[in-house]
Amino acid sequence: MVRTGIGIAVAFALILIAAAAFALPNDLTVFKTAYNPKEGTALASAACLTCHAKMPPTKDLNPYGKDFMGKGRNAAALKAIESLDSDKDGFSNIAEINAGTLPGDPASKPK
Ligand SMILES: [Ca+2]
Repeated sequence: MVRTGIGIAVAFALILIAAAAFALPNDLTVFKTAYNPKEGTALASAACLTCHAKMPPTKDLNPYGKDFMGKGRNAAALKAIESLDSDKDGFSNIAEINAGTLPGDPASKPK
């Protein structure tokens, strides 16, 4: 009985640690709700890489992710950084989002 209780407590602790340490899919949900990226585009398939520099996602954010974080990490933050060109490729974040390219990756830009 005691061992079962400890097992449950350990499992619960691991879930909390995992939730805190790894990607927060909520951020991706906020992004998709705001923009609904068109299927088949680089942006639609980017998922975590919309804001993260590499997979699996770590705390290393790409320039767009850093701007998003810096403005409050919510739907208002997405709006606030639309006119920026986070990855400095010559296209604003919103222009890239509308074109389905990655606003945090200078190698991905509208043609
Ligand atoms: Ca850009």
